[in-house]
Amino acid sequence: MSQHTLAFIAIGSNITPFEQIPQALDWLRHLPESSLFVESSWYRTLPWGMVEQPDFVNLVVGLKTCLSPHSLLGETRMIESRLQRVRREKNGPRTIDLDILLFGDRVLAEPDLHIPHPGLLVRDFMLIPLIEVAPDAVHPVRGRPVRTLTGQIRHRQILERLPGRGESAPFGSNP
Ligand code: PH2
Ligand code: MG
Ligand code: MG
Repeated sequence: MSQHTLAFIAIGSNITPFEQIPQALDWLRHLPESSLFVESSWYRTLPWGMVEQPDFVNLVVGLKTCLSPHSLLGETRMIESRLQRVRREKNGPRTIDLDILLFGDRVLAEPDLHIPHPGLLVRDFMLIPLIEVAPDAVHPVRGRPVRTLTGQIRHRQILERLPGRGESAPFGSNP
């Protein structure tokens, strides 16, 4: 793939996440003009925003892509609709949510697409898995590697890092 860009996508689910996330990953592996090159650990997180809902599972993946930011947004929306995401309430339960965090050094502020994602530096469930897979990725607005940008985290939702990429063994248990 020539002229590719590195893009990072946050994945979140709190309705049957152990079924939804593997399916979302399969679709992401098959995106046109793209290859999925890294997946973070899976994190169990407390719901942010609307509190009365099940815990989430969150992770971040990295893609090499020749798509444009808007084409990638279209692809992620298609995956969300294939996984029957219904938008009932803002910040409410969802089968799957795919949010573009970074797209190379691009900065976009459009009605349907903000890059870097506005939540990236304040939500631990976006920033911590990103730092896990790409500590040296530069935040194009702050001009610094993401590993140095934990000081603004306001929403600390991470409860645990799940073992084995989200296999549902209890945390800390022996295999
Ligand atoms: N996504 C939201 C609202 N609240 N909470 C957690 N823990 N994880 C999420 O991905 C999440 C959330 C809106 O997109
Ligand atoms: Mg989201
Ligand atoms: Mg979203």
